[in-house]
Amino acid sequence: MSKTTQTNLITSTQNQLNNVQVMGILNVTPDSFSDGGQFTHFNSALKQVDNMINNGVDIIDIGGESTRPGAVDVSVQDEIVRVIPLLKAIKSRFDINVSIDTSKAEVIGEAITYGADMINDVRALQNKGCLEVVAQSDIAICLMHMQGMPRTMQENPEYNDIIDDILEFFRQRIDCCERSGINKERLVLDPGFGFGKTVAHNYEVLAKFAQFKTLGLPVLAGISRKSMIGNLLNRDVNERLAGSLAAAIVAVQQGANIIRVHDVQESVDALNILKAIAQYKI
Ligand code: 7PJ
Repeated sequence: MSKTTQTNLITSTQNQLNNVQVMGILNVTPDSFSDGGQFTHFNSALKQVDNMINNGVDIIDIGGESTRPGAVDVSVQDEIVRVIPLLKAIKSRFDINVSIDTSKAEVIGEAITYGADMINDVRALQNKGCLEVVAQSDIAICLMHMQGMPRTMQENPEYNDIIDDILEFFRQRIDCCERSGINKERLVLDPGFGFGKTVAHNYEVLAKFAQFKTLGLPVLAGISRKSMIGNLLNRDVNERLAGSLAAAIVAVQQGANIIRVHDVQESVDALNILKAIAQYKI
């Protein structure tokens, strides 16, 4: 990706509302919870990408490892086989930014080689070798906060002050990145809705989302179809669209620069309502 595109991808802090980017989720794990493995098949995945692009997506996020609570680990080789051919196919057919949702240094390396524009790491580059491989490239990085590990993170999450704890985690990870030679300008922060957080924790994070902007970096919100919506509203995973849109808009009104969603067309519509009123001073 050109420098300009990369800058556009991660520094949408000025005129934030007009520059909010929609990240469309493309899961290729057979056990991903919200599409039941529907897009495991290569061609249906490409069709889904085409649809998302037609509906105005800015970034396609490909994930080959399910991080839902209790999900089984995936080997490096399995993850590469799931993700990299799809990355190559998307990059050869479409002009679109691609993010790879992974925590493995080997997958990150392959993703960089085959033209990914962003690494989206729910473990914030804490796994062995990740900082080093990222430092050798100029790819954008999303650093997500998670308490604990996916298998057990929802058992009994506890915080002193959830916002302070997440901010402190971000400061430490930004510092580690900078000391490894990864420029701060390459980073996006994400408080990690649902990752080691109770329903109440998640809504506190959403209510105070603007506080993450104090670190001066773009911020991503991933709330789409999550159990914080389902548990509050008592809705199954395929009945969470209205709740997901409402939550995404609340995040954007507090400064979110990227929203990570399943429903691209509906999310773009919701954003366009916000944009229509943005020109008027209240
Ligand atoms: C997130 C993610 C998120 C970022 C997942 C799901 C679970 N990456 N990967 N933020 N969630 N950056 O989509 O429900 O919230 S997987």
